[in-house]
Amino acid sequence: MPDSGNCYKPCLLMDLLGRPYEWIEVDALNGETRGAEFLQKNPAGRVPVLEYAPGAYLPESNAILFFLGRDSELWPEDPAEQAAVLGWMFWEQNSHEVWIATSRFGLLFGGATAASEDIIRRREPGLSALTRMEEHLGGCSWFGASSISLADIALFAYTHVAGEGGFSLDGFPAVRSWLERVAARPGFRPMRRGKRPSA
Ligand SMILES: N[C@@H](CCC(=O)N[C@@H](CS)C(=O)NCC(=O)O)C(=O)O
Repeated sequence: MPDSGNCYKPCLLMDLLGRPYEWIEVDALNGETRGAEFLQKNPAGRVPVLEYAPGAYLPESNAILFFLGRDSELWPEDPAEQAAVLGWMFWEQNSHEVWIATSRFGLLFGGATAASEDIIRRREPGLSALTRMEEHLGGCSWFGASSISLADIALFAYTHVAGEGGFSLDGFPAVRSWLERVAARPGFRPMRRGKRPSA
């Protein structure tokens, strides 16, 4: 799904590693993820799904990152760093994506406005996630490891488009510098963009 940070994560990883992959588009906005054929691949009815061998499917973007990146320099060797990377990846799903990505989805595709109740109630926890990142980056260049890791990929996906969810990064200079560090990596390619629903 173009515009999906979750779908962007594995692409960004593969691009940074210089590895080939095939992107197969699923029309999630028009219910294709809820059809019988797709549900056999992921009973949760969501993208992304990795087909890692013919007929073998793996859902959940951060699990896909681990599967594809566990043999690369983006997965640290030190067990304490591995655990810290996983910690940030879990945090991304339960304390970041759930507020920032969902606000963005509502504003871009769900017909919400900045005044919608659903957007307003996500504002404080979303800002608090960005504040947590800003504080962490005050003392470290990366999330969980001493160099770029799978956690940075997971967090980059929705942080770099947080503005589309109504979360300006103006007050988060360390986060902006970190985004620039990730985007400067060799092989980096931007997220795919799709059609927007007409206003
Ligand atoms: N926790 C899942 C979330 C996946 C998810 O929310 N996917 C969205 C697109 S970003 C989706 O498939 N939406 C369509 C639908 O729910 O039908 C992951 O990280 O992969």
